[in-house]
Amino acid sequence: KKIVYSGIQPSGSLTIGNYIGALKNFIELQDEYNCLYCIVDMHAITVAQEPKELRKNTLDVLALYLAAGLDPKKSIIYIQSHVPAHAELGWVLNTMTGLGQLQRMTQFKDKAKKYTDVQAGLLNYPVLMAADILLYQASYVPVGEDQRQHIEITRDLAQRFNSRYSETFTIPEILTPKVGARIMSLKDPSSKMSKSDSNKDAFILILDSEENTRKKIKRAVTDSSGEFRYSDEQAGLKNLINIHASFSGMSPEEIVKKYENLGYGEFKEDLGEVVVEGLRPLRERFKEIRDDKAYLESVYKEGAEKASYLANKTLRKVYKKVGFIPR
Ligand code: AQP
Repeated sequence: KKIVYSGIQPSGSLTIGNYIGALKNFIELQDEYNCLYCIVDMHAITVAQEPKELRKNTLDVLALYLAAGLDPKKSIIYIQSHVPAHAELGWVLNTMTGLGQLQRMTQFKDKAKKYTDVQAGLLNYPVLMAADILLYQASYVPVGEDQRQHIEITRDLAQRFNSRYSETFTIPEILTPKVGARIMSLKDPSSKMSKSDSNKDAFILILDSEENTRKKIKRAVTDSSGEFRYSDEQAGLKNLINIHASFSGMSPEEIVKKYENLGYGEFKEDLGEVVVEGLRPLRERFKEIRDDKAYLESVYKEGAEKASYLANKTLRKVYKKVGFIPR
């Protein structure tokens, strides 16, 4: 079986962008592949985190993984900082990455603008991400469209290492959903929905209340044309249609057909219902799982053990090839 690898940062509460772009697809891949799903706390600290919040968010993401349907019997679920090999391979890859290439990354440029205090870790984020993926010889990485550049760097690094030394890493491919690979802000459809947006109406959290979910959808920007079309000129509406399609399984064309004579109001009303219904089972299960500390601990401990075994196999090869003397 081929290997699938992905992770989410516990840098806040997850949005439906994280759900549609990533988490939802993790579940579907579990039966066909050997999957590893990580909670990337080491990535989260590339911007300042409050330690107490980080601990809480890490367990929240773990409980969300499980509530969404990730099954520790099928997939390896673990916390990044529990497997030191990530930092170790990350260091080796850092010595092979061009500074210019990192400085050209869109995510780095966007985040560097947002924070006054920019640390080297933020610049090196894609290198650590490459280590995450390459350690496990992953063939596929299910992520949102915003991560495409980082997957490109990962492929570059794998190819560079393989040709400088010898065949070591599998070259991974990005896996994005057909619809919803880039969910946009509900307040500004030209920027992506992001959990760190200062405007809380711009995103819907997976754990938002049903009432807030409906309210935010009603307040989402559309446009004044009144026409119901799926087009780039109507980016706000297009984004809402994508959200609908992701939850309902209908195609954008089917949605347009259904609502073209009904108008935005009725569409938003139904969309609220579709999202609330889609998230309800997850929201209910989350509460139960999150309270079961012993269960969460058993999942991440077992996950770290299995992940470490695989990661160390790759790391040993890498250390040998670069010329480190084995202990
Ligand atoms: N708007 C989005 N649409 C589709 N997919 C998205 N993802 C994020 N935003 C969208 C995908 O979610 C996964 C986890 O993201 P992350 O937590 O690693 O970091 P991020 O991409 O930086 O997410 P945020 O919400 O924008 O966080 P902040 O505000 O902290 O920077 C990834 O697969 C990502 O593609």
